Amino acid sequence: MSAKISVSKPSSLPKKAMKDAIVRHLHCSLGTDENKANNHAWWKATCASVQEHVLEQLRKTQKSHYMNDTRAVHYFSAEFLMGRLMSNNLHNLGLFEQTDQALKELGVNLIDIMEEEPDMALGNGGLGRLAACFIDSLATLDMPAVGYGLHYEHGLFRQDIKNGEQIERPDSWRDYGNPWEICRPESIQEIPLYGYVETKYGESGKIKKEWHPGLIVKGLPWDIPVVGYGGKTVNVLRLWQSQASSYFNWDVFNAGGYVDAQRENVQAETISKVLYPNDETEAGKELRLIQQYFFSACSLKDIIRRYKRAHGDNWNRFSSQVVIQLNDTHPAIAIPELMRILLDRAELDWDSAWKICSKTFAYTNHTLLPEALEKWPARMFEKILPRHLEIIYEINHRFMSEVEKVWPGDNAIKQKLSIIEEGNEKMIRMGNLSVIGSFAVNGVAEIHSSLVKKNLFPEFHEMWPNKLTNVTNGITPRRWLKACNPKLSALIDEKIGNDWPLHLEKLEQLSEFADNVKFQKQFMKIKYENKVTLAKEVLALTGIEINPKAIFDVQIKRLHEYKRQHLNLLHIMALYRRLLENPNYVMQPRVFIFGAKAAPGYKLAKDIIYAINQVADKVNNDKRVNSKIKVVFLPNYRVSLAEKIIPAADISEQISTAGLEASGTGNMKLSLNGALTVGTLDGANIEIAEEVGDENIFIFGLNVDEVRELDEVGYNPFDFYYNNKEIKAVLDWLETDYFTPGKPGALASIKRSLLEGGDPYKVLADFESYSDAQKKADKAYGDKSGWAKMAILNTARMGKFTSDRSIRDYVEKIWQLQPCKVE
Ligand code: 26Q
Repeated sequence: MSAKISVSKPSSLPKKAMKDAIVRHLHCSLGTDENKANNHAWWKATCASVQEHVLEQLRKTQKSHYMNDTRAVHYFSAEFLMGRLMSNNLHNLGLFEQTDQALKELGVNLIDIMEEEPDMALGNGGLGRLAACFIDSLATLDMPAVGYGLHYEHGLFRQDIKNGEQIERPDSWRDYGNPWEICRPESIQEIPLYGYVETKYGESGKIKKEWHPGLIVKGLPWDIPVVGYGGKTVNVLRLWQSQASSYFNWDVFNAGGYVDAQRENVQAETISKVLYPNDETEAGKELRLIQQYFFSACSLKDIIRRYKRAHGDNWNRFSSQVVIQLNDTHPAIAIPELMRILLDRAELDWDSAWKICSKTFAYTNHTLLPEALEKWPARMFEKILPRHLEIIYEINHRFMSEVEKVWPGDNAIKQKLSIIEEGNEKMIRMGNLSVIGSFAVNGVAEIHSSLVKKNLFPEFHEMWPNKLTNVTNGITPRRWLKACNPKLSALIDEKIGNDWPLHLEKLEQLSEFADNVKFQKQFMKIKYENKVTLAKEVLALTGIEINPKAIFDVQIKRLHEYKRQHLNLLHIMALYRRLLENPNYVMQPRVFIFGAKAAPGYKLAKDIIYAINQVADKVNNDKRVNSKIKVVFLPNYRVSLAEKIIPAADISEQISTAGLEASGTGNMKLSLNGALTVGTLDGANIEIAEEVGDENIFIFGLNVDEVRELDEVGYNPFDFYYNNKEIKAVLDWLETDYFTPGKPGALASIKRSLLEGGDPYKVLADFESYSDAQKKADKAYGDKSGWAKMAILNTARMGKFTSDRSIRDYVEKIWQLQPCKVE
C-alpha cells in the first residue's frame, strides 16, 4: 500500500509504516538509534511519527474551512487542562493498536513510554478540563472551532507532600520541548498596554480617540492540533506566548538604557510566565488582568485578520461568521476590546459597533460563590487599559438608560446592575459586563442555571428573558473511558459494538446485562484488575499498601471548603473511633483515596490536606484497624493521575454543600467508569441521579432550599456539636495531639472553622445524613451481585454526559454552527 493511501485512511496505516517512521525519527530528528534510545527518546520519536498524520489532517481541515467560508466558534479560555496527548491522539486517529504492535516489535512498551509525557497542566481544575473536553468534541463533531488561550511557561504548580504538608514547586512542562506544538512566528500580534488617551477632533467635528500606549508586547502563537475522534477534523488550540517587542525597546536601547531595555523585556515576558491558581487572596492582581487582556486582544486580532482575508473591510458579516464563547469572565475584556477596534480603528459609529459586538459574544458562568466573581479596581484599568475604561463607562451609561426605561427611578436596581460598583474603591464588575455584552449567558447544570436566573442575575433575566439558559456540562468518553479504561472498553465493544464513543447513549444497551451474573462477573473482574493496578501505583507513590478487595472510595478534586473534603475526613475519624470502641464493628474494608491541590494562599485548605495526611498516618499504622480502613492522599493530583484512579473507583464522593458546586465533571467520569456516587443534590449530581435512578446512587444531606431555610432561621453549628456525641468526639479529637504527636492543636483550625467560624458550608448539619448514606453504601457493597448491577447501570446510563451532547446543545441553542466535513 502506498504511503499516500495510508495517510488519508489513518486507521489502515500498516504497522510497518509506523515502525519505519519511529525509527526514522529516532535517527533523523533525535540523532540516536534503537540501541541507545531511552524511553524519553522513544516517546519523542513516536510523537513525531503520529504528528505527521495529525499535520496532514490539520492542513486538510484548514483548507476545507477556508474553501467553505465557515462560521466558527472561538472558545476563549484562560485555561486548557489538556493532560497528555499521545494516548488520546492515537485513539482518535485509530492508530493505537498499530503503534502498540510496531513498538513491541522494536522491543518497546507503549504504556511505559507514554509515562514520559508531562501533563499540559494549563488549568486549575473543572473549568480548564471542560475546555479541553469541549475542543475534543468540537473536532469530533466536525465543527469549525478554535481554542484560544495562554501559553503559560509554568502550568499549575506541582504538589509535593512533605511531613504531611503541601509544598508547591514550579511545573516545567516544556523543559524538554513539547513535540505536539507548532510555533507560528508568521502570526505574531502586537498588543498595546498602559499610556494615555488623546481626544482629537476630526474635520467634521467628530471626536476621535487615540490611545498612545506606554508599552507594546508581542504575542507569539503556538498551535496545538486537536484531533477529533475518527481522525478527520483536526482543529487548533492557539496559545499565546508574550515576548518583548524588540522594535519598541530599540529607542531605549540606543539612548544607552541597556538595562532599562532588558527590564522591559522581563516585564513583557512575565505576562505568560505562570498560571494563577484560583486563589481568592490573589484576586485583583495587576498581572492577571494583563494576562487576560493579552490573550483576548491577541485572539481578537487573529480572528479579525482571518475575517478580513475573506471579507475585506466589510464588517456586515462579522457576527454571522464569528461567535466567541467566553469561558467565565476571565476573557470578558474582549468585549470592550472589540468595541475599541470597531470604534477607533474601523471608525464605526457606536450603535453599529455595539450591534456587532453584542451579537458576537456568549458567556458561560461557572460559579455562584460571591467571592469568586471577578472585579477589578477602576484605578487599575485606568493605568493599564485607559481607553477600555472609557468604553466601559460608555457601555454602562447607555445600559443605565435602558434600565431607567424598565424600572423608572429605581436607583437600587441601577446600582445592582451597573458595571461599576461604587464605594471606597470603584470596581469594574466583569460578570455584569459579560451579561450586558453577550447575546447568550449559560450556567453549566440545570440547578446551577436556575440559580443563576433566580439569585445571581434575576433582574437581567427579567430584562432579557431569553438570554439566560442552561447547557449541562459533559466529558469526552474517548479520554474518560476508551483511553483510560481499555479493559472495560473492550468488554463494552464485545457486548454492544464499538461505536459507543461517538454515540454514548448506546451504553444504555448494557442495562440489558445488568442482571446477568456472567456479565456482572466480567464487569467486576475488570474493576478488580484496575484496582490491582492502582494499588501498585499507590505503593510506588506513597509506600502505602492497600487491599484491592476493599472498597476504593475516591474524592478527587481541588481542595475547597465548599467541596467538603473535611466532611469526608470527619467521617473517617468517626469510623476509626467506632472500630476502636468496638473491635467487632461490622464494615467492609475501605480505602479512602484523596487527590487535591490547595491554592497556595488558602490556609484552611492546606490545613485540611495536612489533617488528611496526619489521620492517614495514624490509621494506616494502627494494627487494630488497618485491615478495615486505610487512608491515602495521592500527591500532585492531575489529569494523568485521574486517568489511573477513576477506572479503579468503587465510590465517588460528590459531597459539596447544595447550591455551591456549579456542576462538577469528575462526578460524570467516575460514574461512567462504574463508581457509585455518594453525593448531595448539587450541580450535575441531580441530573446524574435522574439518569441512574435513586436506587443506584446514595443521596444525602440538605438540598438547596433546605440550606437556604437553615440560613434564614439562623444556623448554629454548636447545636450539632452538643447534640451529636460522635461529632463532638471527632472535633475534640482534632484538638489533641493524637494525630500530631507532640503538636497538640495542630489540627485545631478545622474545628474552629466549624464552630466559632460558623461552619459556613454546613458540614456539621450534613454529617449524620452523610454517615447514614455511607452505612447504606457499606451494606450495599456486601451484596456482590447487587453492587455489580448498580455499577453496570451507572456506566449504562451516563450517555447524557458525553461532551458531544453539551456541544450539540451549544451549537443549537447558542452558536448556530454547521459541521464541515473533512475528507
Ligand atoms: C480568578 C481570579 C484570579 C485568579 C484565578 C481565578 C480563577 C481561576 C479558575 C477562578 C476560578 C477558576 C476555575 C473555576 C472552576 O473550575 N469552576 C468549575 O467549573 C466546572 C466546569 O463548569 C464546574 O463543573 C465546577 O462545578 C466549577 O467549580
